[in-house]
Amino acid sequence: MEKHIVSILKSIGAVQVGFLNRREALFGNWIQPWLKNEYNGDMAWMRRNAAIRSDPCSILDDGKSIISIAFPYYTQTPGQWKDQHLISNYAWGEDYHVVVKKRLKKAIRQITETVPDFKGRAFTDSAPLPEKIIAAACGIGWIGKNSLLISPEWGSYIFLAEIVCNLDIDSTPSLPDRCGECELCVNACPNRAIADHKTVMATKCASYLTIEKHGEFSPAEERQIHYHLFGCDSCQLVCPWNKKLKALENSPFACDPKWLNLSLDDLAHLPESRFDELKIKSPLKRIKIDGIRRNARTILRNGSATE
Ligand code: B12
Ligand code: SF4
Ligand code: SF4
Repeated sequence: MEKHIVSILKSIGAVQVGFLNRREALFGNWIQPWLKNEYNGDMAWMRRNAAIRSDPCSILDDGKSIISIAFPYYTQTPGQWKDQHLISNYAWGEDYHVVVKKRLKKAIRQITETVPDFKGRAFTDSAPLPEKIIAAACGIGWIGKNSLLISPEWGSYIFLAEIVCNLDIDSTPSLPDRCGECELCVNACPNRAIADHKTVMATKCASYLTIEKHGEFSPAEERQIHYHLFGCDSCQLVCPWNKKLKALENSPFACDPKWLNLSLDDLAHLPESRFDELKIKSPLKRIKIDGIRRNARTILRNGSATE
């Protein structure tokens, strides 16, 4: 049955699949130290749903296992962004929340039709499931020092998704941590936001500041934006496990050319009508027009733009 499920998931674009039985998916209150340090900043939602974070199968009545799934998103870097991504790779194309969810719904339909009594719910960054911890526990990869899940084959440019289901499936073995003595990501972080123990202090992270932070930036935060309009890839760009990746072709995550003809000045003064076009299918709609204008103004003030 596991092979059958894996083949369905591979047919919808998954590159890795692992199974985690509820017995091995009891994680305790792992998030507490991070919250105590208030690294969550404006992400108040990280304080909720402690019971699901601890026992993710409990999100489904009769949840017995988690199917952890990886989808790659590394695509060709637009020439003018080289090693300084104005927008992060994960957001260059269509919104993965929509693309991956659609794929998973299709897979669930196929599994339900062929596996008797199967019940499952699909998630990708859409629930308080600890997605990296789950993926690491069932052999998708290991959690690197930058706190991201690294697959030995697909690096860290992968989206994680899950199907929590009522099947009692044995867990796939985990993989060893292969960061070794490397500290490239820790040193590459422009804001020294990576602490020990695979911990990102989100309130210092340019990804948090550009995407999750509400309102205006403090002067210190302004400097931490550097050249980032949406998200940050610096701790992934240096990772040796991402160096040999082949860019995907014909991917919905490839950079939409609509982003390439806009100057920072255009973005800082973006008219509503233009934003209405740009936000279609894009993850950038999350920060709304005010977020784009704020971030672009800040980059211009920092004077560290790529153009
Ligand atoms: C909140 C969040 C953020 C926040 C905080 C990031 C962070 N590292 O905590 C911000 C906005 C900064 C962010 C940024 C990014 N994010 Co984000 N984010 C999340 C989210 C919603 C929750 C992560 C979380 O729980 N953080 C809280 C901290 C305390 O937990 P943690 O990161 O897992 O780290 C702890 C545990 O791993 C624990 N730990 C380590 N080993 C073990 C083992 C066991 C058994 C246990 C119990 C615990 C444990 O130690 C760590 C420190 O306490 C997840 C989706 C999800 N539902 O999981 C996506 C997710 C992690 N993000 C994702 C992405 C793509 C990004 C960005 C790359 C986007 C970008 N380019 O800007 C950046 C990367 C920044 C970075 N280096 O982390 C992907 C990562 C895919 C991958 N390969 O890992 C995810 C999984 C979404 C998805 N479905 O694909 N993100
Ligand atoms: S995403 Fe950028 S700011 Fe955040 S931890 Fe990684 S390198 Fe640092
Ligand atoms: S850059 Fe080095 S330390 Fe950081 S995640 Fe990659 S291998 Fe691990």
